Amino acid sequence: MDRHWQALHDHRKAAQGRSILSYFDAPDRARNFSASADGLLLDYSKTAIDEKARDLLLALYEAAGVPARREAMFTGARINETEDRAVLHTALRNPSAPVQLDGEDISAGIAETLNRMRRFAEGVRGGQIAGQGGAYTDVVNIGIGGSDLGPAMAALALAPYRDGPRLHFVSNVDGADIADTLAPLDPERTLIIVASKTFTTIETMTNAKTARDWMAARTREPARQFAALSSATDKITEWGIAEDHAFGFADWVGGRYSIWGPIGLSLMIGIGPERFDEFLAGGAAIDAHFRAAPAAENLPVLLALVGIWHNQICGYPTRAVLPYDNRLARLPAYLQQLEMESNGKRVAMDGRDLDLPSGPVVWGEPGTNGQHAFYQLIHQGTQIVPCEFILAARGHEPDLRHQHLLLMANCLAQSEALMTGRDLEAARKIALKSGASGDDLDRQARHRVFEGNRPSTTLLLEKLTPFTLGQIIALYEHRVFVEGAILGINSFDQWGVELGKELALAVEPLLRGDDAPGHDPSTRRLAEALREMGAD
Ligand code: G6Q
Repeated sequence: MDRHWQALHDHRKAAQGRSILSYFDAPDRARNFSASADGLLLDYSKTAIDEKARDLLLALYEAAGVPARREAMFTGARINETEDRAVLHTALRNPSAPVQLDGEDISAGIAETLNRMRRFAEGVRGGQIAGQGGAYTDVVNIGIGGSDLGPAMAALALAPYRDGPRLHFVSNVDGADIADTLAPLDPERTLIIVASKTFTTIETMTNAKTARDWMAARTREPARQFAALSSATDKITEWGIAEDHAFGFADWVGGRYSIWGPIGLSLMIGIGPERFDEFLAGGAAIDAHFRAAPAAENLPVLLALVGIWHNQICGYPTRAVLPYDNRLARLPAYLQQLEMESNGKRVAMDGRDLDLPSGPVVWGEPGTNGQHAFYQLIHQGTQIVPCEFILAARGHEPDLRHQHLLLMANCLAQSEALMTGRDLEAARKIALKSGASGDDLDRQARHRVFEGNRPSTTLLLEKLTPFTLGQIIALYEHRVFVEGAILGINSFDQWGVELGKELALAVEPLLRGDDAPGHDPSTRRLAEALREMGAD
C-alpha cells in the first residue's frame, strides 16, 4: 500500500505549480474526466487529476482490496467488526432480492416490514388510521442524528411530492424545538413518531416524554396518537405504544444509513408508498452500478478517489458541498454526518494508529445563498476548499423557468471562475474603471485578482425526484464506504458519538448544585457561573 501512496505524492509534487486549466490541453478532457450512471453525470475535469493521477488512484483502490470488501458488505459479512455486525442497509432498498445473513435469507422479513409500513402509511394518508379528532393532518418525527437527519433532509428535498399530512421533525433536547413544533398543532389530529434505534437516546426519550405529557393533557387516549420505530421493540411496548404502531429493524442497519427502512416512515406517509418505492429504486440502481461498473466509470468510486486526492494527497482539510437547489438545504448536514461520523477515526481496522488524515471536514449551504457569504474565502482565501456542486437541469416550478436558468448559470459560472480566476492584467482594467490610478492602481488591482486553480466537481441530474434523491444518497454512502476502505477504517462504528451520549448525564449534577467528583476546574467554574446566572 505504501508505495501506492508514495507514487501519488510524488506525482502530485512533480505537477506542483501546474494550473488545472492547463490539463484541458489534452483532447476531450471534459468528456474523459466525467462519468454517468442512470441519468446522473459526474464531471471531475475541473481538478488537477490527470490520466496518471487517475491510474495511480485506481491502482490504490485495487491494492486496498475495495472490491472484495464491497462484496463482503453486500453479502452480509460482519464487516463492522468493532460492533460485530453486518452492514446491510443496501438490502432494504432491494427487498425482492435474496440476502443471506448467517446462513439465512433475510429478504422475506425486510419485505414484510416494508409491507406493514406501506399499509400503515396508506391508512394514515387515507384516514382509516386516524387520531381522536379525525384523519391526521400532521406527523411529528422525534429522533436525532441518524433517526432524524435522513427523513428531515428527504422531506424537504421531496416537498413537491408531498400529498399526505404535513411533516415536522424534532431533534434537539433544547425544549425550544419541541415547544415551537407542537404549539400550532391540533393534538387530536397529530401523529407522533418516536424514532430511535436504541430507544434510549436521552434527547429523543426526553422529547418523547414531553410529547406524551402534552398529548395526555389534551386528549383522552394519548397512546393512540403515537407510533415508534426502533430495533428495541420490547422497549417500545414498555413505553406504552401499541404493537400495530411499532416498526422494528435489525442491528445491521446503521443509524446514518437507516432512512431506507422504518426510519423513513414519516417520509413514506408524506409522499406515499409508491414514491417511497421510487426512492428505494434510485438507491438500488446505484447499488447495481456500484457493484457492476468498471472502477474507472464507477461514480461512487470516482467520487471517493477525488476525495482521497484532495484530502490525503493534496492536504486540503475541508470539502464544501454546494447544492444549487434550495430543497437540498439539509443535504450538507446529512453528508456531514455520513462522512464525518463514518470516517472520522484515528485508528485503522487492524487497531494501529492511522498514519493518514482521516477525511475532510464537510460543510456547505445551498447556492446561490452561499455566494453572498462564504464564497469570498473559497475564491480568495489562503486555504483551498474543493467544492462539490450539485445541480438539476429542471426545477419544479414551471412558471419560474427563468429563475431556474439563473440558478444554473450561477452554478456553472462559479465552478468556472474558481478554476480560471482573474489575472492581474484583467484586475488592473477593472480597478482602472472604478477610478483607481497612479500608485494606487496596482494595490487596488491586487485585491481584485483571483488566483483560480481551485478544484471542483459537478454532479448533474435531470430533476430532483424520489428516484434521483435515492440515487444521490446511495452514491454518497458508497463514496464514503470506498474512502473508508482505502484508508483501512471501519466506517460503520461511531464511538465518538456514543461518548456524547454518556457525558451529559455526568455533568447534570453540577448544574443542580450537587457534588459530582471528577470534573476539571474550568467545567466546575462554568457550572457555578450558570447557577449564579439563574440556571434552572
Ligand atoms: C448514526 C449515529 C447517531 C444515531 C443517534 C440516534 O449513525 O449512531 O447519529 O443515529 O445518536 O440514535 P438512536 O436512533 O439510537 O436514538
